[in-house]
Amino acid sequence: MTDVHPAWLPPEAFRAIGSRRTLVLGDGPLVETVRAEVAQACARYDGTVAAPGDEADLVLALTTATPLPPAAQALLDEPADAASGAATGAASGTASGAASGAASGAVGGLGDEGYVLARLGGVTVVLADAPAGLLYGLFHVVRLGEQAFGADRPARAHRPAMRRRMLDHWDNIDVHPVMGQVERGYSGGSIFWRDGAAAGDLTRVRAYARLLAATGVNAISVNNVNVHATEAHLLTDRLGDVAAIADAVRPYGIRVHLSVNFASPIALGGLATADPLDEDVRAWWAATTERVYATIPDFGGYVVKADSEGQPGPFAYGRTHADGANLLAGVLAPYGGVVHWRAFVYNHRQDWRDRSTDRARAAFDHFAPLDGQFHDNAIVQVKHGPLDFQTREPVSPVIAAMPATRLAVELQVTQEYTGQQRHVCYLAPMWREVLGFRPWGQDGPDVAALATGGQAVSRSLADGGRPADGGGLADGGGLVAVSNVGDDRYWTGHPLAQANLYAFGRLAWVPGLDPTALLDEWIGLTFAAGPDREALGRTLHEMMDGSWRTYERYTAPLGVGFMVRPGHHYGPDVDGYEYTPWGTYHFADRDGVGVDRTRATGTGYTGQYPQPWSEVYESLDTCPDELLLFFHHVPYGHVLQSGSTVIQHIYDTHFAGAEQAAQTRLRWEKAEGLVDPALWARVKERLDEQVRSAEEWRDQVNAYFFRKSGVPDAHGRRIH
Ligand code: GCV
Repeated sequence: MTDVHPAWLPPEAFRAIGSRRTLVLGDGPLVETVRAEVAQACARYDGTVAAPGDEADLVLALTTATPLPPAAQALLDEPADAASGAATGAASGTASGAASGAASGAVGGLGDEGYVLARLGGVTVVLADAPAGLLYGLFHVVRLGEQAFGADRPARAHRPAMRRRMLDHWDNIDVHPVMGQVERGYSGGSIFWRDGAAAGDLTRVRAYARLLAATGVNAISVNNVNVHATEAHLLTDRLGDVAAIADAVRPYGIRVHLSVNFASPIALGGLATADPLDEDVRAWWAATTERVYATIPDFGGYVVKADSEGQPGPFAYGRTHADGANLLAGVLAPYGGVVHWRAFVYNHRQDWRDRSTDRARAAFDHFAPLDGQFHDNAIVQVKHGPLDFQTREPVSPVIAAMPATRLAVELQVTQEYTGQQRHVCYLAPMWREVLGFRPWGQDGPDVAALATGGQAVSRSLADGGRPADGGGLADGGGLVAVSNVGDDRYWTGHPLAQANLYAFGRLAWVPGLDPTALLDEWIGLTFAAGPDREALGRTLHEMMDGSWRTYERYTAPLGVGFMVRPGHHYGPDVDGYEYTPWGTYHFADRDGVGVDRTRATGTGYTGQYPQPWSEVYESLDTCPDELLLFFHHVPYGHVLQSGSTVIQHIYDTHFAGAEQAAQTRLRWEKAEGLVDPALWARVKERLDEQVRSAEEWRDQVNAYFFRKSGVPDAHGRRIH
């Protein structure tokens, strides 16, 4: 591990704690983790692990521990509402966080993962009902650093908005001939698997779990959702490898989930069918799951990609996805496990000549009619957009269409379509927009509330009321993302892509956090304090705050998506997917571009949204510019809300985006000397590629549309 970058947990991040006297009170493995963290920090910075009865600057205690030191006891005795204030979880206090979680209550009502933090009479106190809360409280103090030991601070309860905050790994054990070891991975090989076997030394996995715990993540799945032959065996004869990973991550409060192949009863069980309603199939899954829990008692559950891009599923037997999901939910239920059943189901063998089939409609068409049929421990996992993690997509209408189902929203931290960790693309601003989207308009709940408390929203709908804000009622499916981590020295290939991983976990805990403040947190933890940090912070904000929009400018315009090279999905190829079976078209011709998804003349997709969005998107007058070509086919001369024409907008944004990429590189060049030289060089090398690639995007997209439309650039710039 000596050559591995510490990401947001360098020793320095623990200086404030490590140089003080800290008392840890409580029992249990996670409390031991807290104790060990404190001891390690104190050993480095000359602090003390206090014994009960000793003076302490910081007390981290379970509420059940006795006797509590006076400051902790005083906090415990505070009236309930004094300690139940809205918690942002933000280090600086500048982040605008939403109230962080479950129903009201203070100390004593903190749940499995919550904690209360206060500073009273010169003592900083963290109290939690359960050990995981203490661990999260410790990392909150780490984020605060010296600020945790300044003036007194009122008690605040912090609870995660989402019960499940999960990262999915698309890692293969074997190196796949096309996809490599990590499907859509841009950070080297897998940290879990090596050369066709388990990694053996799990030091790296443990370090990963520690990083994740510091962001609030509490679950991982350890293999690709495309479950190939070797990986299918993780469920049975290779289960020991999964158990070893579970052992490595457990001390940080993380549970392990496994992607399973729906046809396992055939492939592994020797049965003739995988029909979800067949008794032998059910018995096979029940026996297999019993063995899983006998080996890993806190196993999280299964993740399933079924009837999607060639994976087997219930359609082969004339069954629905509810039948499939409920089969697995049923066998997991006795152990408290869940199945994450992905809604990414569409026809990938579409006829491009057929304009009536619309891939964007598919998840809704398959899943919305099944609302209410899924068992309580079946979580339908929905990609945030209707297509596939494009740089700009509307929010998936499925998220508003299944109020009686536990829904998890799936994001992609790995930058498959956003620059593959060669381009700087800070994704928290996009995720904030997604989480803050209100499908029923301003008075209704947002996406974060639906993922947090979906069924609570459903109950309020059933009562005939408006959909109420479900925030705080933790029976939603939570937030899931595809991880961007590999065995790369910097974890994420591009060192600045660490910020995306960090931001994901924090947003799953507090969906209302402000992306700029989050970036501040990440910078504050990751880079050493010193005279240069302010300048470095400024540079990183200039490079990263707007980087998603910069990327958007020089790639596919106005929400139309794709235009990437088929297969590996890197770099421009405007017509790359145009005449393929994948259902991802832009329909550009000499007169115009875009996909007509209106009810009036198109595929009818706009009708999958509730009001007001179904009207907003339907009408050319109100459709937001950035999604115009996602919803409408328009002539090049169509005038946008911005006042520009579509064609001029394409030229302007592509020139501007490539220029901004060059500016980003310049900023980094000026920052040489402010960070470790090796990290600086890695980022610089990536920026060189970003600038080259942005120019290629600019020139291909501009040339393509100039040739199609024949309309010259109003500013006479060079188009090839
Ligand atoms: C794991 C996209 C990606 C695939 C991925 C799939 C999915 O299509 O390109 O690599 O497969 O999404 O989410 O299942």
